[in-house]
Amino acid sequence: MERLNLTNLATLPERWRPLVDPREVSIGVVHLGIGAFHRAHQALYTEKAMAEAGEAGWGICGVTQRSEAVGEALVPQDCLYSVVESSPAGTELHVAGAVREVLFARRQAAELTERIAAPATSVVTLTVTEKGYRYNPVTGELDVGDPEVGADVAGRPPETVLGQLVGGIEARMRAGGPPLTVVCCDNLPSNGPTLRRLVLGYCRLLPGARARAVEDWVEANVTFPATVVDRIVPASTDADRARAAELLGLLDQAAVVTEPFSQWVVEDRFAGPRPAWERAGAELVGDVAPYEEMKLRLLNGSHSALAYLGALAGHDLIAHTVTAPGFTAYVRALMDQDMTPTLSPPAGFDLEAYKTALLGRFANPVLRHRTTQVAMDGTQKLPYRLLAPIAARLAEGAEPRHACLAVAGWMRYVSVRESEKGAPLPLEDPLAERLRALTSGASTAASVVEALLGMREVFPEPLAEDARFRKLLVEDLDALSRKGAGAVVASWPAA
Ligand code: CS2
Repeated sequence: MERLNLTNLATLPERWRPLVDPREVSIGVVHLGIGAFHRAHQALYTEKAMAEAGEAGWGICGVTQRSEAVGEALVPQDCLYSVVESSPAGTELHVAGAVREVLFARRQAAELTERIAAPATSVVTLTVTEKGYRYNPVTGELDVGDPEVGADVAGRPPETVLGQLVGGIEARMRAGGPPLTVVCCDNLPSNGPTLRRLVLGYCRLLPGARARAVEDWVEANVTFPATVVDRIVPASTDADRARAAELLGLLDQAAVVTEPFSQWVVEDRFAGPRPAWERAGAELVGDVAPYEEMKLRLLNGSHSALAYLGALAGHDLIAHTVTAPGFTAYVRALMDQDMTPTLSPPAGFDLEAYKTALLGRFANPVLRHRTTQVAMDGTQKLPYRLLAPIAARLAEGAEPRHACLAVAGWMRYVSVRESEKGAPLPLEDPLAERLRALTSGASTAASVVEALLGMREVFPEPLAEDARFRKLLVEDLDALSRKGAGAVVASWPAA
């Protein structure tokens, strides 16, 4: 089968083709972390924005961090790829045309610096996952002791995202370049202000006068709008690529499969020109805060609960988990009783409809979203998804039982190697070694809880020392190990 590319694009039905002519598009955006999520989210908004505004200057230079696979998939296809939107209601296909270049950061460090410094680049966007920021998820501060950060500061071609970003910003400053907007599109609380703090923290580590000069330039010339991103995009599988090939009649090694839903709320705080994202359906607002906790706690908090408890119970997919006995009632109770009281949604927002829609999105049988994928990097995700709302409820004298069960699920997930059905449970987490060391000698529920609550970069001290929290965790972890997650959730007093 022939590979999708600019030449055979013309053989596809017009309704599938990019909304802009990729040959006419020039680079205006640098994106760090070009995974499936970016390709099915910001890249589509940017393409539509160009089409609606009649602008061709917002093509994307996508940067891959750790593996060359994305470049190997995209470059031979002239950076074209298809997005398959799928649900029981039907399937839509679109060949996306905004990505125009792919760089592999490790080998093309100089090109990346040049791209960020280029006057034609006005916007840098990022999806590098929580751990890519090398910060402490409890304090939100840069981990200044991180050896990779230290090595970048010392002057090697940068391998951390912060090193790459600040390297490009410094080159832009030296070239007398125009202001820049840096748009964090990861699930982090206050993602824009957080990234700004990390960038400034990194600048301060630079040697000599460079520290002050770059810091001052960032303060005066770079803005960091906060954003809330939402679209469920599982890691692509061979089955997804086969599906795309079947539809296209062409091979597409970079295809992504996603759900119909998509949302992007962006704080309107730009230092210079930007794509007309609002014309592509993004919401440009003065303050993203009302959207943020709602999304991070209801969607991502529930997602993590389903991931740990579902994986333990032996379910490979989120969709299988949420439809297993008791799980829908449990997640609904988690959202209603433990999360909702901590939220201040936008005025007039229909929270009930939002929660019901979320349960439908989780149950989408077409998305093969693995529980073990969502379970990854728990130490980076738990603090904002589950622990912050738990602390808020405890402070109000409430007992957030459903959220505590999810945390106990994580504790069990990181301390056993297999699901209740004997499937391997991979422990992928930047703190995996510590998790293993802390839990390997712990044989009772109380000792596992005790060991893990000692991780200060996950559990803030007041929460770790809360006796009610500890008691619930020990009870839940004990029940999970005696009865199994499937049975605990099936008989969970959720209603
Ligand atoms: C998921 C998110 O993998 C995860 O941790 O919870 O990637 C989730 O699918 C997105 O945030 C949905 O917008």
